[in-house]
Amino acid sequence: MKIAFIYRDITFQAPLGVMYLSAFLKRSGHDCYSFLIEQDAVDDLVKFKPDFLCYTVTTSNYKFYVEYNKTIKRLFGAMSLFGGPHATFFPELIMEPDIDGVCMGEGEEALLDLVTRVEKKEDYLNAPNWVFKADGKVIKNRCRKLETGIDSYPFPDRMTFFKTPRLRRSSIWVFIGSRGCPYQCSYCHNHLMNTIYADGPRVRFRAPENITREIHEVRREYPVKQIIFTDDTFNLNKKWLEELSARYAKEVGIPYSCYIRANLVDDEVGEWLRRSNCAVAYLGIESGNERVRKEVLNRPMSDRDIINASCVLNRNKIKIVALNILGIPGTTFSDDLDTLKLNIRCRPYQAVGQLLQPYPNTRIYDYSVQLNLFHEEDVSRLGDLLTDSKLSFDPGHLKKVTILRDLFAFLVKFPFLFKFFPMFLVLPRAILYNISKAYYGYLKLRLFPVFSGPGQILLGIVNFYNREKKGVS
Ligand code: B12
Ligand code: SF4
Repeated sequence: MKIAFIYRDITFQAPLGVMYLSAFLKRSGHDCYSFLIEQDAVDDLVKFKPDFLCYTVTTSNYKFYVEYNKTIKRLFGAMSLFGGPHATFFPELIMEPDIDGVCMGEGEEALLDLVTRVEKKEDYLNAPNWVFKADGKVIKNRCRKLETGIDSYPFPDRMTFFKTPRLRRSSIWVFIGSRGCPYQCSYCHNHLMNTIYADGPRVRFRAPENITREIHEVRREYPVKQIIFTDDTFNLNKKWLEELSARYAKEVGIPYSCYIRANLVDDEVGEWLRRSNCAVAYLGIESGNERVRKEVLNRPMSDRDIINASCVLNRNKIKIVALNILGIPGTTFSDDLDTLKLNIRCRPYQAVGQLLQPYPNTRIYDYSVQLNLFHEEDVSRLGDLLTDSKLSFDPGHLKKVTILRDLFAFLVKFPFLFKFFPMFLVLPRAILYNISKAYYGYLKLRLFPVFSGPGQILLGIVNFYNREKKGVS
């Protein structure tokens, strides 16, 4: 069968999920094609004659793909399938016109099963993980058990996605060493995944050998200068981290970045990360107020845990990118200022402030609805890191948290600027917002040693702006 994966653009990070799906389907003899909307000609897709049009969607980009699907579906007699985080948490997506199937959860076996049933002209309406509509009714099937031996999956199909010389020249490559996270933070997809997949281990680790073998394969084909591990929590399992970092240090040694959970950082972890050449650690501070972390975000860790983790990382010369959420329901501006203060104490290389977007079916979504700050019909307005809050806060509060978000990176780096905060509130917002975006883009690109020269940094900032205008991450 012919399967087309439709993706908007590959800029900073390629979609590992669909590259895994593509590899998995190819292994069973299916023909896969990646169609990159902004660079490929629709004629090529027409020539490919897909049987399936596949989309991976998050809450912040699903509207785009729903609309895009409407425009191209009529060119083919193909089935349109949606999967990824938004499809998993908002299977009601099936009610949108022109969508034939929505996949919840991990998709390798689910997609292969559906494609096989369609090929053999078998009934597919009871296929596990899938949501369909038939005769005006929604059919929602249960999810199959998760694959525990994830080393058995073929390596992601980068060939199909990185097909132009421009893309192949990319020096940053993405890998994932584990799947799942056992924590239950109220704003994150994991507590829901842990419910969908309650029976059986949800967190699975690849063998370190399997990971470094994949990296070697990619290095043979592409100029890998920086690696991003997109594992939810890279330091979840100490034994695994020790083994992986030792092997990585010996065999790979390329600078990498990863996501770290503060309460799991100790001196040994810091040392392993440094020795294996971890250049950047994304550290979720999220809120600087212990009550908010515990009661609203369900992240029961102390300020001490967070400060300790930062000290360990700073001592080991690992650049910290601190991730924070502002404008949280049930909190005050003073709670957000606690977040600013804790960030200042942690001395991150870059502090990112984001306004809470209550993604559907998370606990923080329910809490926002309960406080009458959010309404279901607003789901399609939710956005990403740079989007304004969609919670109906009092306008004065909203203005203050929005300006705080705009200037967050600056205020953490130059705390004395906070004295001028009342002045910032009356300045035209566009000025502050654009300066802050440029600074954000500059820091982001400086993080990666591959963007070293001033020319490249300037180009990076321009690209960042263009990307953002198009709404691509
Ligand atoms: C790496 C990453 C990114 C990267 C790259 C994203 C990408 N395209 O892969 C970057 C930095 C660009 C990014 C950006 C953002 N991200 Co992000 N990101 C991740 C992260 C940490 C890993 C993704 C990954 O590689 N997963 C591993 C692969 C194997 O899993 P997968 O992608 O889910 O794919 C599997 C299934 O979903 C399914 N599947 C996926 N697509 C399809 C399609 C079909 C047809 C089928 C059948 C199945 C299927 O099968 C795949 C294989 O099993 C996830 C967390 C996570 N663990 O998933 C968050 C996550 C996806 N991101 C999230 C968010 C919120 C964002 C941002 C909004 C962040 C921000 N604040 O700006 C932006 C928005 C991006 C956008 N354009 O919409 C949320 C999404 C929640 C939601 N409801 O939408 C997640 C789930 C994290 C969270 N906290 O909950 N992100
Ligand atoms: S620790 Fe990170 S990945 Fe795990 S549940 Fe919390 S936010 Fe999600």
